[in-house]
Amino acid sequence: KKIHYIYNDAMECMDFDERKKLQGERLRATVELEYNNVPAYRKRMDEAGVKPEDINGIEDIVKLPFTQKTDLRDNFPYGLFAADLKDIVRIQGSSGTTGKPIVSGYTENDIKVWTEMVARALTAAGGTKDDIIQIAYGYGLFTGGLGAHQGATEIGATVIPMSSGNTQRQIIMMKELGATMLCCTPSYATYLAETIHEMGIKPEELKLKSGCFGAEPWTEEMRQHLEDLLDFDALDIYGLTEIGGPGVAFECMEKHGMHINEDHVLAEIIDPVTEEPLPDDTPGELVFTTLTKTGVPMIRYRTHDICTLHHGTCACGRTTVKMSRITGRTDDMLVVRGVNVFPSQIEAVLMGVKEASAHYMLVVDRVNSQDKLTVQVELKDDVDINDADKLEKLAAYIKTQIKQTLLISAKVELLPPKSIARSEGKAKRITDNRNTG
Ligand code: ADP
Ligand code: K
Ligand code: ZN
Repeated sequence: KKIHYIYNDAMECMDFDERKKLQGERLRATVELEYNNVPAYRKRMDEAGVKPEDINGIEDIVKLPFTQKTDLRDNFPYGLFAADLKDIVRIQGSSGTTGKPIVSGYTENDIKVWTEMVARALTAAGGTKDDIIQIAYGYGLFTGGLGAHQGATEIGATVIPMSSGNTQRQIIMMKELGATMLCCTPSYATYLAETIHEMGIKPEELKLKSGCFGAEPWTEEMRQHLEDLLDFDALDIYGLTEIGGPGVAFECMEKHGMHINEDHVLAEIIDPVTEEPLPDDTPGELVFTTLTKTGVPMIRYRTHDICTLHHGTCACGRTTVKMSRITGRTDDMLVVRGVNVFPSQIEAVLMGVKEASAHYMLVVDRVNSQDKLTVQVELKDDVDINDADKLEKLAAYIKTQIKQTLLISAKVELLPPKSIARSEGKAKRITDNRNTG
């Protein structure tokens, strides 16, 4: 029988009706905060003819307008802040989706809430003050590193703030210091696991018992692979900067969906096209409303992430709704090694290269458990495809441009003119070979 540890029994195992009531009150307070402090959202509400007084329970949420990712960019950096900057104690940002990144501001209260959300996740993974937790998420604007750090500190664990990269050294520290838990992206965890084996270290020489892995989509097959390699429990953790970073939802030892921290966020699934709410177990776009955030509250924020929700009491004892793994995104965005890549960003780079045609393809593969992006660039008709020296320089130049604008390393393949299939409808810009067999 599995052992389940719960950080905040009162909130995580709350009676359904009691929680609904709490959520309703918090929703009303959040709407009032937005209406009074965020002109852009007040305008939306006015246009929709809805006032804070109309929100008297969570059923009323459908009356409220959505918040879009573009709203964050359009109001960058501080336009959607509900709190004064003097009360903001932290800025965090998303991995950087466009030239205009998405940032969020956190009040002291927001940091506390976020910290507890991660503490709950780590506790669900068996974490206590007796644990030594190695954090191999990047530290910085990205919420992964600091988020995990705060949560691990909260439960009193011994934190090793490694940040990401420097793989050999990570492994030596893991072994020498006897890390019992690991937090990083699932692809990095797999890379670490495979390197551990290549270095001739056996899982039993390590003390690892579990890990919380998130910030990018991964599969059940990947979990199996990881658990086989390291002989531990690999759990999923989900979050996004706009809502509160990692810990918004997390898996328990049942490993069957992630519990959403419902006292702090209200989740909905909608049809991304009609925007109508969808019932349990039906895939759709995940939408979040923050219930306790005071820095930059979000009402009906469309995540673009596709998954299902499932209400009920879990075998672990928690009564919070569970979300399935993210199966995809409603937009054309690629997440390569945890960094977001939009085809349009690549296009923008290629448009500045005079030898490149408007036809290109992004190919993503998983090689040694790491995402590899290949940008196939079709050359213009007048380019001499026999001038190997010139082509090599051109490929290197494009690679540098991509690196500088998107902060990712991509392999650049130059293709002869007219070699990429033309489309009669929407162009296919992505070949994602990662989860196809
Ligand atoms: P960005 O949007 O730039 O990636 P974040 O770092 O805030 O910024 O990442 C949030 C996004 O990362 C989510 O919307 C989701 O698409 C993805 N994500 C985070 N955790 C997971 C997870 N466990 N499984 C799948 N996708 C995840
Ligand atoms: K401040
Ligand atoms: Zn559970």
